[in-house]
Amino acid sequence: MAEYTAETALIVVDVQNDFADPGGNLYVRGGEEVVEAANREIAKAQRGGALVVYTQDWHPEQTPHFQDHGGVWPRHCVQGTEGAELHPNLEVEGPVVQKGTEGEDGYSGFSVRDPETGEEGATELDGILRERGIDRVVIVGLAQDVCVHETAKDAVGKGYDTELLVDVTRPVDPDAAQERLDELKDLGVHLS
Ligand code: VGL
Ligand code: ZN
Repeated sequence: MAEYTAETALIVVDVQNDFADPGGNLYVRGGEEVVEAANREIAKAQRGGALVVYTQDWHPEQTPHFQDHGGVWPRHCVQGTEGAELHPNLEVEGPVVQKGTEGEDGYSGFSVRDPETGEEGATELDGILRERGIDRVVIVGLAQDVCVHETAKDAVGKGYDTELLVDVTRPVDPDAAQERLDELKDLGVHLS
């Protein structure tokens, strides 16, 4: 059970229509259930004085992240489309960090990666957290085995005390989910 103080940030990963809505372009099964669960956690975080920060997958029309340009994913979260909007029922009260904006993969909320050159870059998330003296993060959102996974991995790698609320996530690939969680546990991520 996550406890919140002013030194903690709740990171709400990619709770966007394309992932959370059953009609979305890259719907993650059970994604809509994450919206209400995330809202409860957001309220708790706010009561504890924690920062709530959101990530948003935000791709250009053409990117090697998509199948039709050599990537692995169907078209999703294209900038300015409804699918890219945060879910309409999600309580949004904090900064929104966009990723993948220049065509990079951008799985983690902290970093982006060019799928062709492998070149890595940073988002503004780490700066937002450091500026507020945050040393602990709690992570929820979509998808558990993709962007939540990469965000948790980066967070623990950057030295944040990192907790993942497994019930407030859903995986794209349920068969691989446990292995992915074990990987995080081995890295020192607290799973609850
Ligand atoms: C995601 C696949 C492609 C995610 C983003 O938010 O988990 N998954 N882009
Ligand atoms: Zn994406």
